[in-house]
Amino acid sequence: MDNPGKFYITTPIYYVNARPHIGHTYTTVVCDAIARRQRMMGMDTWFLTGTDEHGQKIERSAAAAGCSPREFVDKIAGEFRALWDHMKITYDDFIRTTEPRHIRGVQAMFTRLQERGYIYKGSYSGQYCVFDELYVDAAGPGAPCPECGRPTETVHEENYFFKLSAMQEPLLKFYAEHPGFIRPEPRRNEVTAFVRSGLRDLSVSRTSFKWGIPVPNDPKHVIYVWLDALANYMTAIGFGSDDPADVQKLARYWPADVHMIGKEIVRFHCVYWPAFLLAADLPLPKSIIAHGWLLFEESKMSKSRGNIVRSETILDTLGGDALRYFLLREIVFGQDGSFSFDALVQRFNADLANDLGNLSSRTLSMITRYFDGEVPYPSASERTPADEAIGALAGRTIADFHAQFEQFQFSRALETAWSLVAAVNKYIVENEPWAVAEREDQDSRARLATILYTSAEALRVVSALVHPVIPDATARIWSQLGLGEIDKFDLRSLAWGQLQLGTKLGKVEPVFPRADKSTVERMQQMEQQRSMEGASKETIAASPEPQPAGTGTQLGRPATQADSVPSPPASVPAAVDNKITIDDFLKVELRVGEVKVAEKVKGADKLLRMEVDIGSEVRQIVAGIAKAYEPEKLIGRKVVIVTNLQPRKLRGLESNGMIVAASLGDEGQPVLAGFLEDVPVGAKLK
Ligand code: ME8
Repeated sequence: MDNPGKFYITTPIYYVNARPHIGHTYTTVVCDAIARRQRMMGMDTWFLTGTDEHGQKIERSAAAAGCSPREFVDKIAGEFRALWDHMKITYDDFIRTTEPRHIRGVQAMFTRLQERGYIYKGSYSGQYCVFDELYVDAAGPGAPCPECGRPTETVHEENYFFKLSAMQEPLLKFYAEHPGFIRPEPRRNEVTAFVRSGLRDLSVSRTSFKWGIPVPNDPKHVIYVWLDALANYMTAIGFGSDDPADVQKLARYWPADVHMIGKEIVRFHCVYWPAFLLAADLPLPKSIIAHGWLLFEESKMSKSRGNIVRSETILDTLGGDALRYFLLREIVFGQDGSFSFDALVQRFNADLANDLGNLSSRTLSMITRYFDGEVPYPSASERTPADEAIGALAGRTIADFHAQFEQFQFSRALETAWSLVAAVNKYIVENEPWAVAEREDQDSRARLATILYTSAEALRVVSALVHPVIPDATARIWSQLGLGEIDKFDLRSLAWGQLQLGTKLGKVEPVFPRADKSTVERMQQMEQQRSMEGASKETIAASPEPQPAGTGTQLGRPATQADSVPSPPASVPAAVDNKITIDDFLKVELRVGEVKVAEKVKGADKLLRMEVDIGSEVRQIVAGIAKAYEPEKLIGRKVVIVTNLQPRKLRGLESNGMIVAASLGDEGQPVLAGFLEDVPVGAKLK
């Protein structure tokens, strides 16, 4: 069923309970750059993105916003699409899970699994995490979700179950036979270990809410959101339709070549999705590529953490190319990477305005000035090893860039291209074409032609290579070079020395005006303004997302939260007007502690285990601060500890006390309390 010459790539379909931010933009831009390059390499490319619009989380967000789920999802899906259009993302299709074509396809998938004996009816009693849309096994009422730490809800439901347990061996066999299926390598290892540890059957329907796709012939159930969402990759290209055009499209593009995702949804894509497909006897995608997170102020950028940056702020100041270049150059693909306005402006000025911008404007303006705007031909006699070296470097650059890009090493590929830019800028400075131009003899004229041809040819090579990453600027350079439309260029043919003698340059203009010092401030102000507007208008801000335990169980709530501090005995005077008496306050013992040991808790990416010296003893404390603090940095730090809390267990570890912190944003990003002056360990706070 596979077709050579085609390339099908997908982004995750984004939830519409949050407005788009640059985390979403990151995945979309990576896919867009890959898709653009594949098209330039002559591949019949299909690039799919879209929105994930069903589920209890969205139903509740809509209710909180006082509108119907339909109105709610239309609005946010429209914002995603408008942003991609504004950014000139070259998606071929935008799927919404509320569209009839998707609903029909999901129902067809469900029926197919049912008919093949992989779906049966059973019942479930236990804990459920609304945020992750996950059943949590082996947890008591109120227990936190092991994925996100938010409190789970108790549910009793009759459900349809998918026989995931039967897929354990087929999945392991598939992973073994397809080593490139899950990338990068560490993710593959995690997934394999997870599957090896055993799979339980998966509940694939819900009766507790309505906003979903009804189970065929049993509409009191709606289909599990992840079965619904994952199927988009096939429903968008025609699965479930018998229209001949759809049948043809599905046969043409499925299986997908790349599902690009963030690392937090690896399990759904690498375990559930292939399991559904194996059971349905459908071909599996060729690869699932999981990238890292974009961090802002050290924690994952997300709406609920309130630390997001919107793409619009950057588009309105530095433009789309600046954002695209930054995301692909600064972040090592596969790893987490930080975003900051300072780093963005620095990269923009150094790499784009200075390096590429200067190469372009000086080469093109010298050709205009000295050769009347026509590309001169390099002289056969007036050649030096320096000219040959640039040609040779360009040849290696083309080969290396392709190899690195194809391995998803975008940052290295761009570094490779920029090494050529730097080498040519150096070559220009060393060969001083402006000085050569002053000499009027024949040889000097030939030498000048060689220098400028070499520079222009290098500029052409770089522009073609990096066009998928910075499409606007390279399209402008290309047309200034007199080469017409860059999108029509066949990248497979790129080689040194193809720039034709006498090519008439277009109008020469600077491509990247330098950003001045005030740009960072301007972007910060715009971001603040957007957040304020968002906060007053934003429907989704009201969504009752539970607090994550990672930052909330111990830190995201006040120290007097009922479940961490014993209730006062009946004899204590009752609180008046929400105020407590000094006696109430004095019940809480707060002391200065010093962190002696800090380490991550295995399997809980938000928790740190610490040993804290509180003067009289060293206490083990487990706190949800791992996203905000590197363990190494905490050692030796003075902190404030609630020392008289009843011990509690987190992830099987006893936590004997609570570390005090400010709680920022919707999700309570922790900032540890501390002192400006030096204070002795064990000192009491009152
Ligand atoms: O998970 N850094 O939707 P979602 C990098 N609907 N990438 C980020 C990011 C960040 N800080 N924040 C978001 C869902 N992303 C499901 C997917 S697919 C069948 C269903 C990107 O809106 C990244 O690609 O939570 C991540 O996986 C995705 O957005 C999550 O989007």
